Amino acid sequence: MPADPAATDPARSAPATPSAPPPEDASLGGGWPVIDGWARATLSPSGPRLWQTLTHRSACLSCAWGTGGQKGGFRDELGEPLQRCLKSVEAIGAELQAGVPPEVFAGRSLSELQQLSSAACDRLGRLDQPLIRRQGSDHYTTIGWDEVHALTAAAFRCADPSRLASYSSGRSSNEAAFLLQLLLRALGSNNLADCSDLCHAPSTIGLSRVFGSGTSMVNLESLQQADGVVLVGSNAPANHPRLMNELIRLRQRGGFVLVINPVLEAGLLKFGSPAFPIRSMLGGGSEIASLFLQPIPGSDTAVLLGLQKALLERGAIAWDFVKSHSDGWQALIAQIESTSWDTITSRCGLSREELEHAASRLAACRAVVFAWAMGITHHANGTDNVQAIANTAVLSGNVGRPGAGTMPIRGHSNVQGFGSMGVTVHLREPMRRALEALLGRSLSPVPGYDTRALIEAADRGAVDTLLCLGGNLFGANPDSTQARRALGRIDTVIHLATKPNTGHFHGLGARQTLLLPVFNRFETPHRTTVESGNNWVRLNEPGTTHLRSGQLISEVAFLAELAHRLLGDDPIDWRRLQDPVYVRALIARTVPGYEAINAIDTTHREFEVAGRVFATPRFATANGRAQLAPTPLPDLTLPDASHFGGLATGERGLVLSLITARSYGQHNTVVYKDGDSYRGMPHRQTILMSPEDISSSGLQAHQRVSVQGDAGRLDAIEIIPGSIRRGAALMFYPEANGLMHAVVDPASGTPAFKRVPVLVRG
Ligand SMILES: Nc1nc2c(c(=O)[nH]1)N[C@H]1C(S)=C(S)[C@@H](COP(=O)(O)OP(=O)(O)OC[C@H]3O[C@@H](n4cnc5c(=O)[nH]c(N)nc54)[C@H](O)[C@@H]3O)O[C@H]1N2
Ligand SMILES: Nc1nc2c(c(=O)[nH]1)N[C@H]1C(S)=C(S)[C@@H](COP(=O)(O)OP(=O)(O)OC[C@H]3O[C@@H](n4cnc5c(=O)[nH]c(N)nc54)[C@H](O)[C@@H]3O)O[C@H]1N2
Ligand code: SF4
Ligand SMILES: [Mo]
Repeated sequence: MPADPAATDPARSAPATPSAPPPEDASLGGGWPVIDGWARATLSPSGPRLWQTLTHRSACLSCAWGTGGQKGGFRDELGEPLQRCLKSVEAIGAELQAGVPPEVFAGRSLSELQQLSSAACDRLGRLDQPLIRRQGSDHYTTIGWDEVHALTAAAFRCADPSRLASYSSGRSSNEAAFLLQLLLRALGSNNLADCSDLCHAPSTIGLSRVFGSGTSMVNLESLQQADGVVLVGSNAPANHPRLMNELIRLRQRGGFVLVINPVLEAGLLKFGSPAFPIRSMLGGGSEIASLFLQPIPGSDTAVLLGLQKALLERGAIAWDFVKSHSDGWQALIAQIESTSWDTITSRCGLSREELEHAASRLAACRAVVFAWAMGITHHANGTDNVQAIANTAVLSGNVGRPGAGTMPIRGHSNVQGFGSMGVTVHLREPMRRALEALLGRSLSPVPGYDTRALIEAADRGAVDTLLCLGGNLFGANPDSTQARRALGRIDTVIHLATKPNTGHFHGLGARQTLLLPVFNRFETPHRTTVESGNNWVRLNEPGTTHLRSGQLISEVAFLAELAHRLLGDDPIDWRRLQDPVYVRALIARTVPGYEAINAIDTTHREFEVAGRVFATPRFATANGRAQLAPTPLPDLTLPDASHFGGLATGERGLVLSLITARSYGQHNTVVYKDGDSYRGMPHRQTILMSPEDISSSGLQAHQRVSVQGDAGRLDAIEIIPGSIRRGAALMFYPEANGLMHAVVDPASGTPAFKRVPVLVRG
């Protein structure tokens, strides 16, 4: 029997409460724990330095929503105040730690350091000395910069360009990112793997296919003109807290928020934002979702096709718009018409009534922004998911005008800048031509390795030298056993990092591993820039570090020195690239939309990347029209228990589709806080399951079970009952990464981190 849509409408019915209530108010995201967190952090011994950093004119380190910069630490691009969240404080707090005490590396063997959890690695402190681990040694030892430069140059020189690679994470600056790719490409390698390969690559590819541009087409102002938001596969209350302010405002002006998520995330129902202290905090939180749909994980193309079908049947397709501004709609309409409601509802687990109700609410909106994050991209059909969102936006006439459009919610604070700077294996033609003109030679035609291809290549012994500009390549990848083995087959691994992480202890090169300390964004002694997920380029002022006796280096200085040693002044004076103003001049010449960066040192004027925000329905495709195409529905059949070796006699259990996601208190592979009170998960060795699955399989709440995946098993995991769709479960990454082999989306190479078949047994 189809469910009553009211059953999932939090405005009309209370959400299911987890049976073990957490200590804090789990029905509210944000709220008092946030105020408490601010108070603790700012009253701590590093409090004064923390405040100084918060008010420093540089962008927030943490997420790509983007806050701070020239308008001041607490302001967004429109100059609105109070736009810093606790996540930002957490990130700064970790950067303000003292240097790692020398006795840690001198006294502890690598085997001991490998026992440390992700949180314990981070708590060792800041890296402040260059370190090396040589073949056969069980220790990292200190090394001087002269030797570092000589060794890294030698490691790059002796490798065939196809055996050189880099990996990067999106916290470094545009200038460092630009230099990184310029160096690799000048040497003849396109092996520029990046964390975005594990993240929003399906968004970039899917949006490029449809609109010819791979980023958000709305800006903050436009979002403020919307009266509808569809938020799919995002836990924004934890991962992009200031986006919640926009949703609160939208609800306050009578707008509609449709949330699509298999987990009834507390903060998506109600969120207490310190930016609205009276109404939002004291009033018990502001309502976020107007309507909450809880589909089967991985079924979003079916959900979106259902919304499209309901729009078609109620005559709510924006036909004039579609016919004037898109191609390919005929095939898409044919797919919508030929796919039955039975197929759609059985695939996504939602009722026709729910989908029709949601479509009718959307059709009543004047301007809708479609936003999404990892719940959409982390699937074997991630790119199809993104295209299905884009199709829905076009069919409903919600693109190419103010207040409407598609908005991928990006991850790392400068991950989008890395893509713009050309750190990608999908370099766009205009930038390729500009780089070739700059370098006076053709770039290598050999396709580069993305992150998964890099791991596979390293595993077969095809990589000699790897430079990691930040990140945790080991911890972020699926199949930790393979990741460790693959990195161990690379001759030289060079990590540039601010703080130690598990990857520095498990991702060891065969001959040598260098661990080199760098300044973070607010310490770098020269100006840098970053780009937010909404295409806003921020300028970071120079800073200083508290690590006064440390030997930190700026990433730009390191890369320019390496490039100079390798290439001298052929065809540009690489040492001149020590000067970030010159790097910005080269960026202005080669990166489409970045012309305004040339003047930024004199004007200090931050800017929106040109050509990205579409306020009119003329897109960046060859003919200016959106390119629609059908999106196939995925086969979501799960293997049965025998696939995992079956259950032993007397054992109980079931096969579930596991979502691996972030807890409230972590930033990617860096864990700050053990538990997640919003989901009622008191520590990290937990699995969130629906109460129905627990009882039907004969397991018990809080029982310790084993979770068996294709690649590995985790034991002593506590079952936590919670508001998650039946058939699905949730565990925290990176601990869960040992469970799965990589199943990737063929279009983007991004792993299906949100749909990992596992057997839960106990
Ligand atoms: N505090 C903090 N902020 C961060 C980060 C962090 O680790 N900590 N990381 C940064 C980075 S790099 C990124 S990419 C972003 C990540 O931001 P998010 O994408 O919000 O992070 P995840 O924890 O991966 O959560 C994804 C959400 O998708 C839902 N989901 C899972 N499967 C499906 C599905 O099949 N369909 C739908 N519709 N939903 C699904 C999950 O229930 C969850 O709510 O955050 C950035 N900001
Ligand atoms: N199972 C599972 N796996 C996932 C995900 C998931 O949801 N589930 N999410 C995926 C996603 S979306 C992402 S983006 C990746 C994240 O993968 P990565 O980006 O590779 O990992 P992080 O944990 O963000 O990297 C943190 C490290 O960066 C370094 N760092 C911090 N700031 C700086 C800086 O300014 N400069 C330099 N040089 N280094 C710095 C610090 O040493 C810190 O330890 O993980 C992916 N893996
Ligand atoms: S929402 Fe993101 S960018 Fe804004 S303050 Fe919080 S972590 Fe920083
Ligand atoms: Mo990410």
